[in-house]
Amino acid sequence: MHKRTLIRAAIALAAAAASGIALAQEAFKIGLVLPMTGQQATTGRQIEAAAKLWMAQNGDTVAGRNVQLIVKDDTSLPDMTRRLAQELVVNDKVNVIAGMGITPSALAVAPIATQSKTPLVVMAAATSSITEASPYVVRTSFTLPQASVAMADWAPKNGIKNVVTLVADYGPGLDAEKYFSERFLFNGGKVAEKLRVPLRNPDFAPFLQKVRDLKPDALFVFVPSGAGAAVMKQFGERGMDKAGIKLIGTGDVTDDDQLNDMGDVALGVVTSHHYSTFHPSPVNKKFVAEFQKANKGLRPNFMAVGGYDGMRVIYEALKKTGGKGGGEALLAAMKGQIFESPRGPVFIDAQTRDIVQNIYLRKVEKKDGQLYNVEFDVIKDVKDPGKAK
Ligand code: VNL
Repeated sequence: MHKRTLIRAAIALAAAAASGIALAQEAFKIGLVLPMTGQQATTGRQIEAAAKLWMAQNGDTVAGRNVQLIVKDDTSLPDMTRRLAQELVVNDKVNVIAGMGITPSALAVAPIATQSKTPLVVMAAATSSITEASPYVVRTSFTLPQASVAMADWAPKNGIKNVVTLVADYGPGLDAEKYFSERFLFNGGKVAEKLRVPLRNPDFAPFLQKVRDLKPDALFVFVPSGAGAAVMKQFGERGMDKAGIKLIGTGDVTDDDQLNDMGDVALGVVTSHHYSTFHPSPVNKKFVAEFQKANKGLRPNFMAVGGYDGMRVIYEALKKTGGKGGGEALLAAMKGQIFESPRGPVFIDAQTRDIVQNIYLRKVEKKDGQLYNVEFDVIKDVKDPGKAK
């Protein structure tokens, strides 16, 4: 070999090694935007704790890259979510945006993900259409149509023929109302009234009074995580249960974060959802034990699982790109992932970028003096029905 060729080869080698080192030294940044204060603070606290648990268990080096988590509090105001996401992309040059406590936040950030070609991992927000707002959205939470249809199939087989629906008046609530009602009618049920309560500072009292007067077999409820205890309390105080009105809903209302403090009024409430702290798998038992150990006994709820699985999806994607990252490559590596979550087996549908998962029917029971959502039936591998056009 000529001397010059040798030198050239040596220079090329050194340059390649240097760029490899540069990449290894450049941190891989995840911008986690969550409501850490305000009305949705429990959702932020759960997801942050779960993301940190994932990193404690799996380390902060992936394929030679140092992983950095940057947590920002959007106080659940979508304008703030948008501004923070913009700053994270432009100033911090994050490789992935994640979090999104409520639907309006996810929708506000979707255009930023598209323009900057940055994957947006939605860990909480659950309106069906979010994945359609940007081709860079990947979801690890759930959708309200996914959770609601199972309840509309269960209820009429269990003596519930006449229902009033009560939902938070925004994306996920409207999805829950629509998909529950349509399926319930199809199954021969009757929806006497559809009530909608504001997302911000809701007062459930006048709505519950109306339900009491209508006296349906059951009240179907969707309220976001964190609002369930207030509904349950007023349901009990108005003697609705004693008047023979059952409470049913998606599992957001018997949220594990609050369930244990809801008292006996919650006993026997049946809901449909994708995660229960009480899910009896070894993977979940380990997750719950380690989460509680790291967080003063706090129970992980369905938000925590969305955050934990979101971190897994990001870690696996980074691994698949050999530490290189890059928006398009990461996105491609997120699609089609299959794994066992604490909630059960799941996969990220490559076509829709939405999560496919089991939906469980659960009943609130007392176990060892504590209230839990105890699973008694399962519908396997449920795709978001909102996508079936
Ligand atoms: C949403 C859906 C938020 C379900 C939730 O809790 C929830 C949302 C904060 O899409 O905004 O339980």
